[in-house]
This record gives sequence, structure tokens and C-alpha cells, in this order.
Amino acid sequence: MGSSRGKALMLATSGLAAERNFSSFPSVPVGDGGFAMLMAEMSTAVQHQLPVKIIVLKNNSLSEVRFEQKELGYPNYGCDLAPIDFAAFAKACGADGFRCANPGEVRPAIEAALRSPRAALVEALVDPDEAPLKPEELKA
Ligand SMILES: Cc1ncc(C[n+]2csc(CCOP(=O)(O)OP(=O)(O)O)c2C)c(N)n1
Ligand SMILES: [Mg+2]
Repeated sequence: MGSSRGKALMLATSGLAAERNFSSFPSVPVGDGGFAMLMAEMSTAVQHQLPVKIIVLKNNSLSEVRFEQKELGYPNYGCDLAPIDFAAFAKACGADGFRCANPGEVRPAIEAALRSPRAALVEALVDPDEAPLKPEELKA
């Protein structure tokens, strides 16, 4: 969603705040770097009872930037992230937090988040060495 990290999360919480008669809950995929820039949105969602569903793709890396550096022939500089327990963070904010570390855990974690009446976060571990898709490789 656009090029600014975490923008979809703000759009989802503000959209929920504007439309209180929820028929479905927006689910927002966000990288761990992007989410780290906007973690306060979690407390905002809890404070205003906005049942947004956040899926954090956790690779402990600003992976897209790391791959751009690699493509230009530079070494990794400043792209490693200290691991954060995002599921525990969500719970500390008063939301629900779930984790999936392998493909078999993905569906149950997402279903649990969607069943939650509250804001809920799914921390999904992903491979930091998987190259991001280029725009021309994305298919609708
Ligand atoms: C607000 C903002 N800050 C910085 C950037 C530059 N930037 C582009 S990709 C990227 C890495 C994002 O890391 P992450 O969200 O963890 O996603 P990953 O590439 O690891 O999947 C950054 C910092 C941006 N696009 N938007
Ligand atoms: Mg990342």
C-alpha cells in the first residue's frame, strides 16, 4: 500500500474510528520495521476499541533496504533489527497477540485473530533471505 511504511495501519485504524458500525474488520499486513515505526497505533486501537487485525511479517530486518544495498554492491548497513516479541507487546497493550512460526500455524493464528472481538496482532516469522518482489513481478 503505497511506499510509506505502515500507512495501511493508520488508514485501517482511522477508517474503523470513522465507521463504528463494523461489518468486517480490516486486516493489515506490515513488516516488522514498518510496525516498529508505528507501534503506538496498537494502544490507540485498544483505547478506542478498534478491532483492527495486524499481521506483522517478522524477519528482524529492513529486508527491502538490505536487498537494495546488495543490488548496488554495498554490504548490509544498518538493516538488522533487534527482535521484538510483537505478540507479547500486543497483549501488554490490552489487545490479543498470536504467533506463527511455520506454515501449519498460519491459519489457526489468523482465525484466532479474526475471532477476537478486540484489536489483535499475528506475529508471523518469515525468511529474511527471501528477496522482495519487484513491482513488475507483482500479479493482481
Ligand atoms: C515511513 C518510511 N520510512 C522509511 C522507508 C524506507 N524503507 C523502504 S523499505 C524499508 C524496510 C521496511 O522493513 P520492514 O517493514 O521490516 O519490511 P521488510 O522489507 O523487512 O519486509 C524502509 C525502511 C519508507 N518506505 N517509509
Ligand atoms: Mg522486516
